[in-house]
Amino acid sequence: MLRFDLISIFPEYLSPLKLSLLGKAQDKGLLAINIHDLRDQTTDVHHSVDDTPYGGGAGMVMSPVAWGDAIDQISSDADQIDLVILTPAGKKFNQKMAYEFSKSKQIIFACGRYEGIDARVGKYYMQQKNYKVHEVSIGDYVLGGGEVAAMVIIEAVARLLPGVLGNPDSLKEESHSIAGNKDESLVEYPNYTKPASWRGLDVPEILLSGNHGEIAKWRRSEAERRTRELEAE
Ligand code: JEE
Repeated sequence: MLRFDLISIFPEYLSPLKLSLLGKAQDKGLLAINIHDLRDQTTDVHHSVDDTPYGGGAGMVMSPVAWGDAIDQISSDADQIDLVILTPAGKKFNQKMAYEFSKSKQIIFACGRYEGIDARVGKYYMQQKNYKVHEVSIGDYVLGGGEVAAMVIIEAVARLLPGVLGNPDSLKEESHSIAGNKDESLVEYPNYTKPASWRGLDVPEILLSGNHGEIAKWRRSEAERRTRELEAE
């Protein structure tokens, strides 16, 4: 069973992880999500989590002491623990990474705040043979902290786990497009449902034809057109 552990100074901010889809998956024992308050995991007297940056500059940096204590405390005895450190300077998260993470045993998300976490935390755990460190960003914009980014990644990973998703057929379609395309895939074709005519807008004729070969061809060309349109921006 995949175990997710999240460490944050704002653990309440992560409470959506207990709701609906993921909550049910946890009840069914398909995955586990544990949320930890960084301050509770520190073992120093002051429970301090931040300090001024060496070399000067704006803002505060999160203490490697606090993070090291917390990560050690939470680590299982698995032979590989994936440590995900969220940072605007990380590798951009994508669907291929979601597939890789779905195979792991334990993923610890270090959700920083302020200017981020002292760089030695990543460096230290890279040197430990039972950890694999991933410095990850979810996109080219600046968030206030790592919590929302961790939730994005968990949502993308959890839906790939057997039994979590309602409809396994849609996963099959995805895995084909990703395997065949090395993630350089087309965007989706447009979807339609009933009624066939709505506020003067009709569903494309071809989709009502019952001709599955022609429908597949049309969807492919629509996906290509939309992909070209996005690339032109
Ligand atoms: C983790 C703290 C806030 C704000 C300064 C900003 C200067 C850190 N895709 C993503 N965007 N942002 C994050 C993310 C943000 C975080 C933390 C993740 C921890 N913060 C923060 C400002 C700055 N830099 C970039 O230009 C240089 C640093 C994220 C993810 N994942």
